[in-house]
Amino acid sequence: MEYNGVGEVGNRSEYDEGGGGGEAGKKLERVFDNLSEEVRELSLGTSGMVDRIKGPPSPLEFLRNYVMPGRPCIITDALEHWPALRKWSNDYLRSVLKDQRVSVHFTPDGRADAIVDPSQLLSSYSCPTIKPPTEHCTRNVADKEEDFEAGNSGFGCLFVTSHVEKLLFPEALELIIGGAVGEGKGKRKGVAYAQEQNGCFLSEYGLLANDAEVHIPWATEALGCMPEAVNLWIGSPEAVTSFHKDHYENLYAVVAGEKHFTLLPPTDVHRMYVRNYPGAHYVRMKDSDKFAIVMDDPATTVPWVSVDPYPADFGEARLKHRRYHDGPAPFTCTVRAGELLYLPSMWFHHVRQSPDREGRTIAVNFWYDMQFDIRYAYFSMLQSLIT
Ligand SMILES: O=C(O)CCC(=O)C(=O)O
Repeated sequence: MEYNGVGEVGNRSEYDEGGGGGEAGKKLERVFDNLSEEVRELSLGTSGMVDRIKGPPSPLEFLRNYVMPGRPCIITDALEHWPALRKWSNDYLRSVLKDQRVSVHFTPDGRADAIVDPSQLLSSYSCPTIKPPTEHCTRNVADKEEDFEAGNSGFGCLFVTSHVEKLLFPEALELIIGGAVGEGKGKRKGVAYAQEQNGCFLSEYGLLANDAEVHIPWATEALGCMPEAVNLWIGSPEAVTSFHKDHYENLYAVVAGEKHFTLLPPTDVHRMYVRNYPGAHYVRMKDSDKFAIVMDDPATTVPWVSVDPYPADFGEARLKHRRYHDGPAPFTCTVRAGELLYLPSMWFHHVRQSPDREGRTIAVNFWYDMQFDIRYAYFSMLQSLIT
């Protein structure tokens, strides 16, 4: 997940004026709309479906049909040789990892690394206090006029990361699954998600490495390098990953349960309302099951997608993020246990999950370095045109 803590709070561009009537902004909006349509017509398809292919592709096929054009695909039976698919019951995981401490990410509502309106959170959870309530909590760049007209909900939003605790695996699993069933300890302590993104599969979960693979051989050959990081994800339906993009080629393998991806290509960046938000993080309050939101110190500013593709109030969301909700439908797909998603670098992705019978969703993903080539330069140019 990419958040580089740079950028200037309060920026808006001529492009944004398109919503408000500026001629130059309107023209730019048409140019961007044509680009997203043309990319669909020429390369990605207009159905919003992600290709499903059977069996591991050859490195050449994978490179030619998916990596070079930057098209996602699901490979349906690429993991059959992984013992993990048969072995990773909760009992097995508890016994192999009984003495292992793992990083667990907690949030009050299941949304880590997400845009939070603290006033909404206060009323829904009656828990967080903002420390310190500084100037960061005043207007920021999500406060375009149209946002205000739509009911002020961009006002004072923050980018908030999770509270992380290192717990023995059996306790961690209890808390994650507790979130899924809505009872017991997990519920009281907030939503728990094992989603450490620093190559944790080979460190914290190294005892499981022989049950899967440390790379995907045909992808390694096509991409010409070993993965930069291999991560393990164990979550419940309450844990949702907000829209973002990464500078990695992502091979995402689901081992248990299902993952639901909502995807947009990099050429739709103008529909994502990327804004700079003051950075903050949750901290569990002492002797309490509640969280405080603490501003990052030193202060950070994080450019992040403002769009929630599944908002509680679609009417309000459409007013705020018209270009997203009224434009071409996103690509959506469900990746089931035993399947592998290729998610090209720079694609925006939002991720939800459904559990298996044991109450968890488990995935292992492989981040391979992307090529910083001419395509990257074009996308950077697009982004700079709208910010
Ligand atoms: O599985 C998830 O919740 C998020 C996955 C993701 O964002 C990624 O692999 O880059």
